[in-house]
Amino acid sequence: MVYSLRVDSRLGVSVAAAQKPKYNVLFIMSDDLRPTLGSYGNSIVKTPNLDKLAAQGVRFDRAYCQYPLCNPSRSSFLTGKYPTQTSILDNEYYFRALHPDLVSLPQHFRLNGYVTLRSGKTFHGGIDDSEAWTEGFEERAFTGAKRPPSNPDSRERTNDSDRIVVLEGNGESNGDYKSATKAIEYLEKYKDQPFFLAFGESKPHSPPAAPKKFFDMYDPDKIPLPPDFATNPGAPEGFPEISVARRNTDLFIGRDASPQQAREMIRAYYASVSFMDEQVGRVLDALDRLKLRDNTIIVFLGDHGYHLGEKGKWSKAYSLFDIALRVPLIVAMPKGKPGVSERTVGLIDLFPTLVDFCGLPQPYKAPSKLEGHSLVPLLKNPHAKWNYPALSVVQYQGKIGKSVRTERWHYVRWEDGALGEMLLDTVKDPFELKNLASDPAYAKTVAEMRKLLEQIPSQ
Ligand SMILES: [Ca+2]
Repeated sequence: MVYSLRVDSRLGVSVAAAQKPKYNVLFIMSDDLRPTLGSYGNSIVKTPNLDKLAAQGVRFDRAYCQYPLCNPSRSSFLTGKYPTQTSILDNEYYFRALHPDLVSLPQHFRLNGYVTLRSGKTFHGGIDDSEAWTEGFEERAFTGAKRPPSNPDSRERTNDSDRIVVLEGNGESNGDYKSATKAIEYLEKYKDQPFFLAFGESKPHSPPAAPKKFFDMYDPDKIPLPPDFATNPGAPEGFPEISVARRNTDLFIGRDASPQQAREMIRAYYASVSFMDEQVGRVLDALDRLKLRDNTIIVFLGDHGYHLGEKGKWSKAYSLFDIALRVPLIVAMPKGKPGVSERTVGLIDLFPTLVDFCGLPQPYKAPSKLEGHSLVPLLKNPHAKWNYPALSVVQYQGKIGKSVRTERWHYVRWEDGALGEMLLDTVKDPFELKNLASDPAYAKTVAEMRKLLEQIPSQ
């Protein structure tokens, strides 16, 4: 294979891939997965394959998305820009139509001598990036920048996401099973070429689905409810009204959740997570079988967090609580040492990490740049010094909320304070039950956190 000069006419720049790339990238995403994994301390859920990967790589214990919704989160970490820069704040827009100058992570690898392959959900459903892939591009569901208004059946479809699905057999008919099969086929086909393989699982996104054997792993009566469980969503006393949307968008849509129904739904989420874990295991087994582990960096992530009854909420959208922002993130370098990092990192750090690790040039021309910071120093030493907080944003009913997370503190500010703020001591109060923002004893901390929020780029 010849690694020649490639010209990206859209950017007006030339990108040279002078050397044969040394490492492959296996980039695995799970949709709507919060850190509900054995390796993250959940003693009930069964995730043997991801636990094994976590024991081989670096598990990030304080990793955060930049936006608690699929398309904005993915458009951010797949371009290395904050949602305030991509302008993608909902599931309706295609980033490249709004900002043709953005470079996507797989596109950058394609322009630098890699075969880029997609199997399963990577960019948001129906909004795939036409510049990203050598193989696997999914035709976009619309032309132009924005998805057309939904048809009258959309409400019915929304409610359909609320049901629990038991799959036949080993789940062979499900898209996630098929995505794993396709990913394995790609590994077999391209094992001798440098590849960037994006493997996206749609579970545990609603509707929760799994074969029966995964439901049988869990007794709903033994599943505890969160300490702030409520039958319907709402801001707890002392918190801004806007901090919890009054209507769920994924599960228990427009209806209350009884404690028993809640346990059944958490069981279904766990079953769905275990099903996803098995598919990831199939792909990782193929990687080992093909002897690709020693020259492949593996990334596993959830695209944002998720409420499973915390504060009465059953979805992610519009929440800036830790439970909606915190994600599982595992990175396994070839021959890297395992470890756990407690540093505050973001999914936005992944693009610069892979550029750094694989020795690629920067995708943007100054003054534009990749946001975030390479995690390679933390992959080498998980306890290395790290002075970067995790920053996130959300837009709800036209109102902007911003969040900053340090290793101890979590601060959220809505509409520059006009709609409230919250300060949480996540060490003393991991479930985020007490808002300290108006307590004069914490005025200095609030001021410091407010200053850190200024690091979110405005454009
Ligand atoms: Ca998602």
